[in-house]
Amino acid sequence: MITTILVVLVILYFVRKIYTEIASSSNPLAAGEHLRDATIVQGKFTPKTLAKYNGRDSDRIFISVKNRVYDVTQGAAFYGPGGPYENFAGRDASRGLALNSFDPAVLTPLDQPIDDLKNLSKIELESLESWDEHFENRYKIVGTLHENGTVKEEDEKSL
Ligand code: HEM
Ligand SMILES: *[C@@H]1O[C@H](CO)[C@@H](O)[C@H](O)[C@H]1NC(C)=O
Ligand SMILES: CC(=O)N[C@H]1CO[C@H](CO)[C@@H](O)[C@@H]1O
Repeated sequence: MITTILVVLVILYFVRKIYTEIASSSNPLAAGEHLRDATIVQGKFTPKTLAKYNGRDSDRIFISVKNRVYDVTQGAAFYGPGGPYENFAGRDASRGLALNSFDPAVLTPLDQPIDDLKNLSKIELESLESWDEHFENRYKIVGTLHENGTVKEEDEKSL
């Protein structure tokens, strides 16, 4: 019995350690470098144009939270190919963050209107809010998310 508890504790310790290492190696503030352009480039994205920034088809990784687009490239260990949250890369992550789910099925398909998030519960909205704060503190906003067909091509190209 005691042995089981010890084994569980040791496993938990290592899981935490690995995550902390990933987090600190990808923390833009800790890393200090790679802060590329200091200027904030504001672009307009649609679900379809955002999808390119998934870390496979592009070096940069963007995700959208409540219709604001964050550059999470520094968190590639989380969102890049093979990362634990790669399902969010290039996508509107709002509902996944609200539900604390990285199930890709939770996210709205690219050919559907943007999720209006209207049917979230109070607890889910609070979860989304605190994730949004986490992203605000950690990543740069590079633009906003718009319904497909509403963004002029030159606005997309400006990024
Ligand atoms: C298996 C259970 C899970 C474990 C052990 C876990 C662990 C962690 C840890 C240790 C961090 C780093 C925190 C830090 O930055 O200091 C983290 C970050 C994060 N987790 Fe999880 N997590 C789990 C489940 C989930 C789920 C279900 C979601 C779905 C929304 C999620 C989304 C995130 C996000 C978005 C971040 C922030 C990454 C960033 O800063 O860019 N996690 N997780
Ligand atoms: C809430 O809305 C989403 C997207 O519009 C839908 O997929 C989901 O099934 C809805 N959930 C409930 C409980 O109505
Ligand atoms: C607002 C809007 O026009 N949304 C459309 C985006 O494209 C898909 C089909 O590709 C439509 O189903 C949406 O209504």
